[in-house]
Amino acid sequence: MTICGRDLIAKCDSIAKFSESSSDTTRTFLRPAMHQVHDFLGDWMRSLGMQVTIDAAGNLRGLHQTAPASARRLLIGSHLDTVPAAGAFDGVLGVVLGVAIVEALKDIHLPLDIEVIGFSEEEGVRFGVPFLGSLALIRKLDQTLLALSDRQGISVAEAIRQFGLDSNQINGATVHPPTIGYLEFHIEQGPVLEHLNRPLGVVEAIAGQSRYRTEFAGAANHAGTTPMHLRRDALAGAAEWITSVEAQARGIGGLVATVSAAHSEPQAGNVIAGVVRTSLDVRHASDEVRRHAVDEMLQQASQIANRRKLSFKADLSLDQSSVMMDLFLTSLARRACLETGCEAPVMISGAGHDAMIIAQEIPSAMIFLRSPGGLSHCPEESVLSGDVDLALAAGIHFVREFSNH
Ligand code: HGY
Ligand code: MN
Ligand code: MN
Repeated sequence: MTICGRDLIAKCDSIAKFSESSSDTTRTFLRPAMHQVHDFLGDWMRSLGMQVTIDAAGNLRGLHQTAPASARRLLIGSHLDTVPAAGAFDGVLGVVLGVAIVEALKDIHLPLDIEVIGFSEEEGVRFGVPFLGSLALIRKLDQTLLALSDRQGISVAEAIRQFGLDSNQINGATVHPPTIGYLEFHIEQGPVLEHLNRPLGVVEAIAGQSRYRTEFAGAANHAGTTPMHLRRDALAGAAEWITSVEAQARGIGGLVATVSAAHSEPQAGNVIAGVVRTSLDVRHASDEVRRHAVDEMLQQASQIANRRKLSFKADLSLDQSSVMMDLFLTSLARRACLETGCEAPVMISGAGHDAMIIAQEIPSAMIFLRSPGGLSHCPEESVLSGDVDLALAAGIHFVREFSNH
C-alpha cells in the first residue's frame, strides 16, 4: 500500500516537534534538534534500503541506488532548517515527498539513481546568510562564509564541528556526478494557488532578493527632559524610513520590500532610542528593478538620517539574482501534474529556495503545493492531504518520465 498524503503530513508534524524552542518550531543551522531530524528521516531512509550520510555541511543525504555505479542521478529535496516559530511544512515537506517517492518506486527497476537531500540551512536565520547547505553542493560555501559568526560569536565552521562534523571536509559536500537533474517540492507560501483553486503549480523563475542589515544611530537621552527639537531619535528616524520603504514598494508592480527584525537600544521606555538596527529584504523577478529600488531606499534612509542628524549604514548580506528553472524539466513537471489531473499554473516564486542555488549547476524544477490561507513562516502554515497525494503522484510520474529521457 503506497504511503499517502495523511502519512506524510503526520511525518512533517512529528519533525516539527524537533526544535530548539520549547514553545514552537524553531530549527536553525545545525542546532542539536537537527540530529533528531536526521535520525527520524535517516531511519525511514534506511528502512527503504537507502544509503544515508550526513555531509560536512550538515546536509542529510539518502541514496536509492538501482542502476550501475556510474548511473545518472536525480536529486530530490529541500531544506530542514526553519525560521523562528515556523510551520511544519516549509522545506521539510519537500524532503518527506522525496523519500516517499523512493518508497513508492523502490521495487521498480529505474535506469537512474535517486538521491534525496535535506539541506542543513536555507533560511539564513542563525548567520544572516541563507542557503549555506545548498551552496556547499556547488562549492560556494567558502572560507568567508565558514568564518561568519552568530550572536554568540560561534562561526559556521565551529557550528559544523560542534555538530560532530569536520568543516575541513566541506569540499566533499558537493553534488555527486553525474547528477543530471534537481526536483524540489515546496509549499507556495502565498495565496495564488488557493485563489486559482489549483492544488499544484510549477515554478518558471525564482525572484532575486537583496538582504541588508541596517543601523540608524542618534543620541540616547532622557525622554522627559529632552525637548522635541533637540532630539536625535534613532527610532523616529527608522520609523519614517520604514513607512517610506513601504510606500515606495507599493508603487512598483511585483516588488516586495520588508523592514523587519528591528532592535532599538537602550530598551527603556523613558530613554530616547540611541541606536536602531533592522533588516531590509527586497525582492523582484527583475534584478534591475530590484537593485534600482534598493538604491532608492538606501538613499532615502541617508536623506532622513541627515535631516535628523543621525548616522545611517547598511551592510549587504545577500544579493541573489533571480534564477530561471530549466524549461525541459519544468515542462516535464507540468506534464507530470497533468497526469494526476492537475493543470498546474506556471508561477514566479517570491520566496527563495535551494533550487535557485542548485539551478546554477544542475537543471532544476520546482513543484508548488497550495498554501491554505496563503500562510507560511508561522505555526498556522498548512497543506491539504489531498494536495500531498497529488504531489506524490506527480513526483512518481516525473521520475518515471525523467528516467526514460
Ligand atoms: O525567505 C525566503 O525566501 C525563504 O522562505 N527562505
Ligand atoms: Mn522559508
Ligand atoms: Mn523554504
